[in-house]
Amino acid sequence: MIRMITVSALLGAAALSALAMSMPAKADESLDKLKAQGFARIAIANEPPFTAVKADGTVSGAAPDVARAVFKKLGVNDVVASISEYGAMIPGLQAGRHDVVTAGLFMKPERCNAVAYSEPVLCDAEAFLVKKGNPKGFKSYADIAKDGKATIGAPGGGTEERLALEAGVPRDRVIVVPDGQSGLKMLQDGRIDTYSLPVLSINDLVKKANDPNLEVIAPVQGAPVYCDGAAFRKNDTALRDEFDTVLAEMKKSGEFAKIVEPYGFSAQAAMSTTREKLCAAQ
Ligand code: 6CS
Repeated sequence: MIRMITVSALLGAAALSALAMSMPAKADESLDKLKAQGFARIAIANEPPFTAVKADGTVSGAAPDVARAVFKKLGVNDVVASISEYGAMIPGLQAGRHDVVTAGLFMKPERCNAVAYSEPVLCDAEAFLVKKGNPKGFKSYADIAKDGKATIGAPGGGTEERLALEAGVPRDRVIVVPDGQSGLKMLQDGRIDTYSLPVLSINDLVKKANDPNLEVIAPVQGAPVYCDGAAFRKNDTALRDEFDTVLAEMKKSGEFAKIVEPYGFSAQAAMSTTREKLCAAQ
């Protein structure tokens, strides 16, 4: 009889632990883990003003600053950032290398299916960086497709890469660019005909480049305004909800606007839409 009980007890325990692994982690479990860890591991891209790593290693940018403020109120003292390509952020999150992505990772249906986004944080339109005078007259991704020879630089796995491909720019004319400085240099050297990032990112590059031979085309015609959110693992929805509760309080109190608006973002833009609307948008 004991032998049977042992076997059935073992089978029951195995079934229970398998069930537990597949169940959403409770907020107290995930949040307790982060509190014990003393920080939340965030994925960023180092693309000012969304995210930035200063020469001394300090992490800033609107997305990490919002995340740091929210986590502090949840009892998690700081954030520790690792730089990732946009296309690697969600796989890194799912593999447990990050606790959350706070990088300006725009909400789109396919991403909303893969992660648990918070409510909107940073919204922006898309832009082109071109040579002064916009010699090829680019106003949309379709213009680049129609040109026949023109090349466009964009982040790997990023929204602008996807928009160019969906507009019909062939794969071999969509050049993956690792970061803003590389994109700027490639454009200045004539190795790409345009470089595409969100408007505020392109404006930041141009301001720092101090190069009169550059021009910004913004907004890119036909491209939507996107918003990001903090992206959690699918089974961390309870932690995501805790994050959202604090984010909503900060939006209401004005603290959210005080963080994002000095970077050039509109708090109202994020507050006038929802994760539900953005995840449903095509
Ligand atoms: O979410 C994205 O894919 C885009 N977000 C930002 C902030 N920059 C470029 C990237 O493609």
